[in-house]
Amino acid sequence: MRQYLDLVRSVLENGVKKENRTGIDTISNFSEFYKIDLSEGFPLLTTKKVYFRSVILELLWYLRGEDHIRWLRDENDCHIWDDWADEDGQVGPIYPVLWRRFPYHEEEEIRFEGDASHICKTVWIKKEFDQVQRAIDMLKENPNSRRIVVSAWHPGLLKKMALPPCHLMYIFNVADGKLNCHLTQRSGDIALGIPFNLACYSALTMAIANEVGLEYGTFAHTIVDAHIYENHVEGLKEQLERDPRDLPKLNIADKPVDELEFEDFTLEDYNPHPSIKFEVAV
Ligand code: UFP
Repeated sequence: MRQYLDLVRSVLENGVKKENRTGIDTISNFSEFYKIDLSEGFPLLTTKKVYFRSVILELLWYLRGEDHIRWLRDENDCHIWDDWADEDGQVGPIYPVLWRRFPYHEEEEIRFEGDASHICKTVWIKKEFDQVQRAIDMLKENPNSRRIVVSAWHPGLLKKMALPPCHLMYIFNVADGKLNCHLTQRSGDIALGIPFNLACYSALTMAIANEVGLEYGTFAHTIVDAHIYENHVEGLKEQLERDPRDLPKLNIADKPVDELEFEDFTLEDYNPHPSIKFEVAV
């Protein structure tokens, strides 16, 4: 995929050295952007092997709305989130909770019937909001809306999160019968995180397009702090030497998003170059 290799080159050429909380310095470039046409194939990198199973399991886990990783770690033997969870698997209110059960309060007036008079009291009721379902409903009912936003940024809950959301907001947009998705990411690890993130949201966009009856459009991605950890530079330079191959095809079973299981996603013709080992900066 040309866009990814251009992104790597841009950060290496234009980035500046930055210290950060992990202790491993980065080369960082402010505000990178690229677009991918999802009708041309599924954007799983071909210049190194990306673990398709983990991409899809992570997406299905986000859609489950849980505040722990037990389904991923214990039932599916997928360990991509282990570093951020405690022994019990708790990760706090991160993507799954924020996508499907975004917590908020609503004011309600309660009326107590008394002998002499009515007493009214205003109370704050704790509620949960399913942003993904709202997005699907809006795509069906009002696809021209410019308000089809899912946000995972909740300032009041940041201290309860294992990791403040990196990919924090996505917006669906319909044009010419096609479903487009724009993802805003505050912080992107180009070698390790970004290949997963772009494949995950592309699969989500395709699954939602199927459910709402739209064609596959564009996945667009803004990465605000786009960085390469110094110990990833060698591996990425090796990757830049490799010729991209044809993109694979992703088939998704014709089911509502909430009924999808791992077996409903099948990848065809994925012939990547070998994987490249990159250490995670936790
Ligand atoms: N990171 C990603 N994508 C993800 C994810 C994490 O690139 O989906 F969960 C990287 C970005 C950054 C680090 O290198 O993890 C998070 O650190 P910070 O919170 O300091 O930005």
